[in-house]
Amino acid sequence: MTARAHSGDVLALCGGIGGAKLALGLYRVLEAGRLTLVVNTGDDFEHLGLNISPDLDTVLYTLAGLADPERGWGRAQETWEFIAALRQLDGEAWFQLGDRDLAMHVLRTNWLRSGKTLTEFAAHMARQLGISARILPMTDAAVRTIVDTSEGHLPFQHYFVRRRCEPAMRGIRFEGATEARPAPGLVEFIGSQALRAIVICPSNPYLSIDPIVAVPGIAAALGASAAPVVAVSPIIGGQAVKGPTGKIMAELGIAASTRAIAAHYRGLIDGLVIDEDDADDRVQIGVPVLVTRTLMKDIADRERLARNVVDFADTIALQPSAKVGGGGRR
Ligand code: FO1
Repeated sequence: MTARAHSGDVLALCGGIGGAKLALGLYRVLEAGRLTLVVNTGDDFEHLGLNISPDLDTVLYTLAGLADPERGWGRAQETWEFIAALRQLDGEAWFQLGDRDLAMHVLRTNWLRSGKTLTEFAAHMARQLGISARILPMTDAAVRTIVDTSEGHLPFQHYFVRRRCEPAMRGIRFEGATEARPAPGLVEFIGSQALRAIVICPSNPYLSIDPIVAVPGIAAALGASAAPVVAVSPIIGGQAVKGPTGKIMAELGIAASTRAIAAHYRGLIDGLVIDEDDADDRVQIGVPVLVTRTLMKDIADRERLARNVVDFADTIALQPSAKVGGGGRR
């Protein structure tokens, strides 16, 4: 099958590196202009006077083919002169800002200071980098993920990068979420009859997807959407593929399993995609399940999973909705 074989609008919710992998797969298999990505901005912070939006940049760089393939964040062929000089001068060098990556943060900071929005910036950067997908931050408001830990309340990047997720997590809150509004046009788009599928990427549900859903109006729109909502579990064989998802689940008292992911998304999703290694869990999920290979090692894996997810959503679109409280397709 050739890339870009599917047609119809697809919305994907994503954050972090795992999410960006499937976002790229969707971008490559869908017709140009059919993909909208709504991206977590709970990880955003102000650092050294700059506005940093890590998840937005990960998506921009990944879709533009500029992302570093090993790290998953930042740019490939990066140099680190700025951070080395900063360290030498005893500046705050725990958050690695690459020389090329700095251009993005400086531009965004100037853009926001001039009164323009993050939504406008993301659209501008997508155009500038030749990306045909629509990339939306979840909101233009400042929503900040705060992690309640054994060392007190830590802003997300301080927990994640500075403290390397070492303090035990007790809870998570999304400061500013209740006053935030979804990015312009997002709720209308979720309600659009032209929408073929809504995909929740295999991002960390607690740190990357929950902040999106915490923005008032987004969960209700997803619940009422006529399009099937399909999540891809970030758990493979009872373990998180990468990153802190497994550690966080253990600290929150949740067993790392696809059943726990299904329970977390109950009421929001119409279907769950799980890995072959978790096939035995399928009977306990409670919504239609697709069992397939979900590990994305290379581009072919990403494209194959993207096709499977959209095909699965198409089969669900023909069935009655299992969303609790969702009445969109009933
Ligand atoms: N992650 C790290 O583990 N260490 C870093 O120093 C770091 C710097 C960084 C700079 C720009 C950027 O866009 C992302 C960066 N990340 C870094 C990744 C980021 O902290 C996380 O991947 C996301 O916030 C989690 O989704």
